[in-house]
Amino acid sequence: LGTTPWWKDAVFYQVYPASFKDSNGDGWGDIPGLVSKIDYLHHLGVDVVWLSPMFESPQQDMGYDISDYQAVYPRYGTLEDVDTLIEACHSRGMKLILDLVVNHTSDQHPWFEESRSSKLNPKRDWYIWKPPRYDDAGQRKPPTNWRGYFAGSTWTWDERTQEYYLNLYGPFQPDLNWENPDCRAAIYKEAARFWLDRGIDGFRIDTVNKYSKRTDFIDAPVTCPGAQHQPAPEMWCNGPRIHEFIHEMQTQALAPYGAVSVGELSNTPHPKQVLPYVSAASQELDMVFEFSMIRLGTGNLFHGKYNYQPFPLSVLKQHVATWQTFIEGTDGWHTVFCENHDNGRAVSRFGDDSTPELWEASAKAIALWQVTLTGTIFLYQGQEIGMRNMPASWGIEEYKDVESLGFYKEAIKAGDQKKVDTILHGLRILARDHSRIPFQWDASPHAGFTDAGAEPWMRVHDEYPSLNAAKQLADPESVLGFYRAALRLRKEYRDLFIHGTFKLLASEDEALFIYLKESEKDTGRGTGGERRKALVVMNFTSQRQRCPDIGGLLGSGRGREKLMFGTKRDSQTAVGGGEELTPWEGRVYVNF
Ligand code: TEU
Repeated sequence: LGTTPWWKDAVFYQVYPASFKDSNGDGWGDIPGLVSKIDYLHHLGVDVVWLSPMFESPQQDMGYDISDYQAVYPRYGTLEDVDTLIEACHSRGMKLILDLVVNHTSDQHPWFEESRSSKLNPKRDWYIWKPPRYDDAGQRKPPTNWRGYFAGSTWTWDERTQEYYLNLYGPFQPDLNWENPDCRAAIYKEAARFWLDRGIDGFRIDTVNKYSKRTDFIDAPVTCPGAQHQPAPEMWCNGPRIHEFIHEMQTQALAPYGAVSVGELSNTPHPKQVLPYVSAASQELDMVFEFSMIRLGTGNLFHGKYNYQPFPLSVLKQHVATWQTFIEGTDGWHTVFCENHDNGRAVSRFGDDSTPELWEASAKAIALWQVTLTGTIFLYQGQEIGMRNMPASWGIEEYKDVESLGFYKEAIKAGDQKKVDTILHGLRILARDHSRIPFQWDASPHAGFTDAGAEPWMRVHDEYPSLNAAKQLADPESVLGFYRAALRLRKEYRDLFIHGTFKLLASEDEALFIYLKESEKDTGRGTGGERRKALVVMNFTSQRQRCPDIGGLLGSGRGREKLMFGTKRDSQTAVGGGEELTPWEGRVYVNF
């Protein structure tokens, strides 16, 4: 373990700049606001800040629609503010990574304005343009039947040049054409090297598996009969040249700086597809976010993303087991996360936030679960204080996300009230909006996110007077206090928690989540030559559950196991069968 790269052990923390901390009273978070909270993050145990897009943008998809890679969106601050942020991180031994959003640009990026200006423009081929098709009645049709991520076609008609351009996300997000070498060179230079030259430490790389599309541009099979557009991720994910492109980006843009990279890998649910991206030998990415677990509850392709499908604990456990073990015996590496800016809050989805007691217990259980898993851990802002989804009573007017509104408007247009109700229900659990409401700093107006007189860009959660960081900072028994202590233990026993092997136990049990972590080698401290082991036992229900035979599961023999830590201060140290775990109680036992 002595020579492992630094980023394997690091604690990453994602900041969504619009909602983290506003310093100038305009209701939007900003970089100086983030700088003012670096000490808070340092105290929590964060090593690396991942800052979501703060580049110049029309903000139709919250900055994932970039119109100038080399400028800062004025409400977030200036280039000098980024320099200050880099310095604020580095002076505390922390690092900063930015978001690299290069599958598409904004339609207001000068590259696209040139591209759409004429078929003869040298940048025409930097985006993906196709002529129309015509049906039997002579009606113009898009080149393929593909449905985009935000509802609607993936193709937008351009009047001036009489062709369609491809946009997997919004029509305002035209896809770049990675097949064009000049386009790739410009991406590496303007979007990546510009910031690395300024001193940042790496990138979270957006939509990393979508740069190489299939080039035949054929219709997707009809999986939603009757629908105008068909889901088609296999047409644009993990395409024929994807590994060539990523390796090139690594060699030309990242490796010269020793930059860390974490790629966003959606629609890639098979370990054998994922391994090539993260194998050290292939020199592509250090690690990726894989989405099977975080997507639990979302509807399938047929029913649509926001058609909520309840799932049993055993399914969640199976996903965790798959992605905890797929790198074992390989030279790859993986991530641990349960929240980001594209999903509902973990405590509302995987825990139980129906009462204050259950909220606190399940937020801590989630913390214990995450800190004991193998891989690099990523926290999302507010997760550490157990921030919850927006209240169910809030209406659709509080939802701002382009994806939420795309699905909602589609249902309204269909004039089908049942469909509208289904979407509204799904949005209440899964919408990207939940993670985007302002951070709850304290009990002052607007939760201390912005000035008392300002109007925050999204409504602040009603319960901020009781759920906020200031209150929890003062209480070591709080969710925040628990995260801080648990992150320390994660590092102290890194051989077990960060680097250990993972074995799921009682996989069919729908109440308990139990797994065994083992250090790779005998670390020799008091284990009598055995490998060090940790048994994680969590009650993932809101009822009391019988505690299993810990000694038996740990293989240490009854009575020889020790409680290392737990979510409850008074967790039993005397163990064995017959005892009970309280709702959402979690404990970690060791054999040394
Ligand atoms: O998301 C890409 C993506 O494919 C999905 O995982 C995303 O969550 C979306 O909800 C699909 O339904 C990235 C960003 O994380 C997201 O915020 C952006 O909207 C998207 O790219 C487009 O840039």
